[in-house]
Amino acid sequence: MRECFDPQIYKKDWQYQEGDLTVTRTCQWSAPGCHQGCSILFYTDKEGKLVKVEGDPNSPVTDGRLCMRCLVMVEAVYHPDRIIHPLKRAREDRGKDKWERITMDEAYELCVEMVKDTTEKYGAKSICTGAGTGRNATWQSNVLGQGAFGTPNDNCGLLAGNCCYTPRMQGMNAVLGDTFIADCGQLNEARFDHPDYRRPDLFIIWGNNPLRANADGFYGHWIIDCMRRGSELFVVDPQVTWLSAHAKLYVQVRPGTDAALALAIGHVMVEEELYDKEFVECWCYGFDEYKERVSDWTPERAAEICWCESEKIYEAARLIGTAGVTTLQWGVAFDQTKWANGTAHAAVAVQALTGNIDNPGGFVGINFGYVQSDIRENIAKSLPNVREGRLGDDGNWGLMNAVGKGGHAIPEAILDAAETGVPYPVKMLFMCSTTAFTNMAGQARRVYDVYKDMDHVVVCDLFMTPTAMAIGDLFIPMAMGCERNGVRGWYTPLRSIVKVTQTGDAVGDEQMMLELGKKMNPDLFYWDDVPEMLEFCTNNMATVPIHITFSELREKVIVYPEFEYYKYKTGKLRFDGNPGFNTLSGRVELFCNMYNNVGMDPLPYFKEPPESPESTPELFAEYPLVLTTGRRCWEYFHSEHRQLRSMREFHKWPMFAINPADAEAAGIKEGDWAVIENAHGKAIEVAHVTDTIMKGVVSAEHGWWFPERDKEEPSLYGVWESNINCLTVQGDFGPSGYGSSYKTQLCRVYPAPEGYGAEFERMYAEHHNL
Ligand SMILES: Nc1nc2c(c(=O)[nH]1)N[C@H]1C(S)=C(S)[C@@H](COP(=O)(O)OP(=O)(O)OC[C@H]3O[C@@H](n4cnc5c(=O)[nH]c(N)nc54)[C@H](O)[C@@H]3O)O[C@H]1N2
Ligand SMILES: Nc1nc2c(c(=O)[nH]1)N[C@H]1C(S)=C(S)[C@@H](COP(=O)(O)OP(=O)(O)OC[C@H]3O[C@@H](n4cnc5c(=O)[nH]c(N)nc54)[C@H](O)[C@@H]3O)O[C@H]1N2
Ligand SMILES: [Mo]
Repeated sequence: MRECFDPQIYKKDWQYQEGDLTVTRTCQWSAPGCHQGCSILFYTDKEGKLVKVEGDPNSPVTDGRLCMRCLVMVEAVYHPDRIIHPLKRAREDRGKDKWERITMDEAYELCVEMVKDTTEKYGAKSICTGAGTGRNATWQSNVLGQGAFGTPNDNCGLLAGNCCYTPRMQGMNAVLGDTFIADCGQLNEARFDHPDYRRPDLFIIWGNNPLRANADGFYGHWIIDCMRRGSELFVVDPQVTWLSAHAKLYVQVRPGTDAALALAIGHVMVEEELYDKEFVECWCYGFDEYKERVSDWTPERAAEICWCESEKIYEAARLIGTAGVTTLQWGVAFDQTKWANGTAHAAVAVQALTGNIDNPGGFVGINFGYVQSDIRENIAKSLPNVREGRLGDDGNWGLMNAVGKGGHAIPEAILDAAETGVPYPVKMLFMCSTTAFTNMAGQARRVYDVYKDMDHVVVCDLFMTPTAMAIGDLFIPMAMGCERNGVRGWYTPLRSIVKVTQTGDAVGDEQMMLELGKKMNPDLFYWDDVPEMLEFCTNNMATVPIHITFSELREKVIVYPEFEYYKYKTGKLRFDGNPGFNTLSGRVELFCNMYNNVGMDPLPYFKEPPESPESTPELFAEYPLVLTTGRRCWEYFHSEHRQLRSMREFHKWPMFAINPADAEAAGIKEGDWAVIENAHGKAIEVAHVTDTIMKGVVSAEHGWWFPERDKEEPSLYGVWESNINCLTVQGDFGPSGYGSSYKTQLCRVYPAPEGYGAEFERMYAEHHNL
């Protein structure tokens, strides 16, 4: 640990005084949104107001670091646009700014009435609850839906093909029997001083930008910590990132072709015997079949598909095959392609060939899962009937979903039921931490069209969003991280989330769930308060229960569960306690029995995206650029933070990256507003003309709306101007039921109409009094 700060100032107590200010050491998760749970110091004044935040230098998790989204927390918490009291609006006034302030109690009563009305008319299953991505809001609405409303239909963000982490997670479960992550020494408090740990020699960073994203509980700067100690990088990405610029080897690929690259790397590793023979022989299943599958995947063949040099593929295989301790840090690019499972399988196979599975610095099994999933399962167990008839369980939505693999109702099945009324109608939405057609759902217009006809819509959010303005009838104001008690237990250590202040009526998702739950099913929601309920959560985690009260956790701030390497040798991965992996063969499955049993291709494979230069040449003639969308940026978490002037000063407008050669061909210069269009729709963004992006590829941002523009219909804060999900689709999932082409579309670009943007600049300046 660094000791370059003054221990007299930064103390290890959970709470202490610094002059007039009270300092609270805890963790920030959301709101505002993030996947990480960085250690934070909240400074509050005598009135209990938040006055500043800092990173906690005493934290082994983040070691004092904090990103810009946390550093502007005070601006976010006290932002004038924030909604801090409940609001209701008559159904006929949807799309109009005709909200009326009500009390919290009235809000809960209104919600209960909406649930009753829907249940009486159509049955409780016609209610869909829905959360967005891994914020501190992913389980509460689900538990509320099952436990209080009586519906299993959770997933109303309508992320097509569940194309975020689910394909990789379910893929890992099928092939490795558990979830595995890159080991940067984050699993023990002693980090690099832990006697069992050694840093990776090589990181394979694939379709992921961990410094910006900190995705899925993995803190990107852990890689920097390892680089400082000598780790090297191999990066695969169509665009240069900070990490690729510091890599030993960087391969730029056409979006959606990662599986071809992985198969060719596997081909060379097998041909040149650059794999860990002992590990493959003892612990892998199906090597002969895999060998056969990669036999014709020469680097020359893959290079043509990936638009890269074959020499680089040889180099990559030799680097990976000889590096020593190697680990995989991968991203959502694997999920946001139709062939998500085959692609994930191909990358895991490469990692398995290196033998670096569950070893120090390798790809390690992490059984300290999600606090939120466990509480969900605990509730589901006590209500077995609720799960029956869940949308998507009828076997029509992909082979993995057909065997009940998904943890949620299937987004496409919900959309279909909402449109057709089959097998039953969808009539009420309880949207908690998702904006659906502003950001999450593919084919945004289609989702908007069905959502606007719902009988009742409840939105639980922090700010008025285009989605809430369009369809909300009731708005419940949610708390920021500093305004709620919670626990953070996504993988690595259990961390406290301590409430230090209150703003208006805002409630945390846990509190909202408990208070509403009590009104509807007090037997199930019996806890007296949120800390007592959280204690139930930590004591009932399926994998690693941690028996700790909330006040004990608050004082400890961070608690590390025990972690062991080589669990496959000691029987700690399998439910039956035998050595091996928790797969059907007990080994890492290069040939996957589960895929085979459900009728999927059991081996890693590559297929062209459904729309691509190769699969649809006629479309490619019209739309000659490959489009990847949703590249993460420092300033924004999906559709959030657009209100914050600090963020807009760094990043004012939606941007797409385009190579200078393609920009010239399209008549576009740096900073021009330009139309990005394909067969499904269009969006207008500002061009960033840059050599960092591969020629022939456009990378466009997602989640854009403009708090400074007209809020009412039809503008809805300009949500249809730059909505990149007007160019994506629903229902193009792969055989598993997972995956969608969010990162593998085609498009063309051309200049926006003359003068486009001038009015928007004016609105922005006026809104911010510039
Ligand atoms: N600041 C911020 N952080 C976030 C989020 C956010 O919105 N903002 N969102 C969170 C969420 S929900 C998620 S899922 C994660 C995602 O985190 P990441 O996985 O890092 O997601 P992206 O930035 O979309 O994509 C990562 C990289 O993949 C590249 N890429 C695009 N298409 C392809 C492809 O076909 N193949 C390959 N190999 N690379 C490709 C992009 O150029 C980009 O550099 O981030 C989380 N963290
Ligand atoms: N084209 C394209 N589209 C994409 C992506 C892409 O790469 N390309 N990425 C996709 C991915 S991977 C994901 S996961 C989705 C994410 O999509 P979503 O998770 O739906 O993200 P948002 O649209 O930001 O909606 C979240 C809302 O929750 C509110 N919120 C924040 N914190 C809290 C909280 O603690 N409690 C409550 N109740 N509300 C809160 C925010 O203010 C915001 O309005 O987007 C997807 N959309
Ligand atoms: Mo995501």
